[in-house]
Amino acid sequence: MKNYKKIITGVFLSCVLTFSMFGCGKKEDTETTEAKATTEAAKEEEKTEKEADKKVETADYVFTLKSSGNSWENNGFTCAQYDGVIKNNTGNAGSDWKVELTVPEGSKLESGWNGEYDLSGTKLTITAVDYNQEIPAKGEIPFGFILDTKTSYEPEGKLLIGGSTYAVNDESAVSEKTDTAEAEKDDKKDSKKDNKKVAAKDTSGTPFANHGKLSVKGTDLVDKNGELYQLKGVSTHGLSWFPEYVNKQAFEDLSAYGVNAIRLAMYTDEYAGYCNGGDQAKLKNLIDTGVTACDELGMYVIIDWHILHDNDPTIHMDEAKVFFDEISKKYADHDNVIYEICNEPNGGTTWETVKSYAETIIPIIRANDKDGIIIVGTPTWSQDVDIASQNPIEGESNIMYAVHFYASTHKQEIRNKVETARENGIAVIISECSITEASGNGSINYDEAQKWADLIAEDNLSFFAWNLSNKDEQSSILKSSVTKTSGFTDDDLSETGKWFMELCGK
Ligand code: IDC
Repeated sequence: MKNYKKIITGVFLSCVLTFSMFGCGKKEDTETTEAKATTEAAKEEEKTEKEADKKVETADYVFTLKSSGNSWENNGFTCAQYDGVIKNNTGNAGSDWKVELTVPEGSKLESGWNGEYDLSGTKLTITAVDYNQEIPAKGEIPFGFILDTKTSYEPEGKLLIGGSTYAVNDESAVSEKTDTAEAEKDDKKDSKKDNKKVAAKDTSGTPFANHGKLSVKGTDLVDKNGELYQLKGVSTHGLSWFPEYVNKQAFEDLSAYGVNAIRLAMYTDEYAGYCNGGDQAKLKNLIDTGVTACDELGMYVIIDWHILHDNDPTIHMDEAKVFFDEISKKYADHDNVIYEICNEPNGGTTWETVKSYAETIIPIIRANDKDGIIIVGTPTWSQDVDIASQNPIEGESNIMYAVHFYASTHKQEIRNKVETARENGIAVIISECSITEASGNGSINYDEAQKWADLIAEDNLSFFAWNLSNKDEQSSILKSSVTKTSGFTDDDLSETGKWFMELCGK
């Protein structure tokens, strides 16, 4: 593995040297190298350079793996989350991918997602799972893991696919730009479709019928009568991954447990995300199905622009502008609709950047919907509400700031941030949470979960449990053996599901 790294570094360095000495013209490059090719060693060098050149032009796959910035200390180990992406630049779907990494001696794998993980000694191997066997043409797949190490770790390793290998974070590989113009054209076409303006159904006895339009008063969420109100919600998993759970009966089943709100999580950049080759019309139809079901059930509903590995919301600013203009027009008269404009900024994205994004998107929504609640994500996976509270968005009403927790990972330190934010006068909402580890998997920490429940009760915080699916991971509120998509009973709930339904308990 070390040798491999050396070769790659060598290729990279000689490429950089050639470029800086002779400029980027490939012709001079070849001529100069040919003139030099008098010894076997020089010939070898030329071959390597040509290969590197070819790679720059045609890198079929680009494999990145970065520390997400989320790390903590535990029993002498540094535990850190790493996010990987394999991008397919070819016009054909790729399959049978495999990642081989070298990790420090004595490392422990806490959890991994979107792949099969095998750690043996210093070798960590990751292979595809059912649903990501194939990497779509011009598409990409994400995966990630939490690794505990005793020494610092910089990702080292390679991707194997289609008989070739690609070094991790190879800076000489160029990824193709995606053309957003077509997507925007589709968007515009779609926005011309009939704008259904159905007011939320006012059936006596439903949450909406009783509490009506919500608003923010100081640090609190209040109902139409100005009384404190608490959203007790469940978030869908990604709409592209688990569309089948967006159905009225499923939401009604949850409402029987006291759930009064649903969050529709639409990934922007993960698998088949809205800005990543996802079927935009289909995703918007799913949102419409979800909103209509909530209208009919008198439930509140969040439309969530679920950024994640696109860690900075300004990356998809153009798409966000078009999307929020369109949906705020469409749902302006639905007083149960809440907009969440960026799930979890991360990867070092600052509050200043998020704030500037929010200051662009909020007026777009306000032009159509003058007072719907808007949730703004905060840096570090929506943990830094304290930082946001030092420099909040000015001159806008009905703004809430997102804090997210996964109780096995996020503890008193994050609860303190909530308290600081509230002391500084902003309204905080837990628009996503679970009682598992931050990976959405791993063990449940009931003690910490209880501490969060206490804070939720004390501060009357609204919360949304991640996630409504039967995916085989601890945070899913259904057991993985449950295949039905509605008609849920107590027996169908996972341990996490039971805990949350009790918290919602009527
Ligand atoms: C996780 C899902 C997992 C999926 C992954 C994609 O549980 O099935 O493969 O995303 O990257 C968040 C995110 C949320 C994550 C969740 C658990 O908002 O999208 O879902 N999480 O990792 N923030 C903290 C934890």
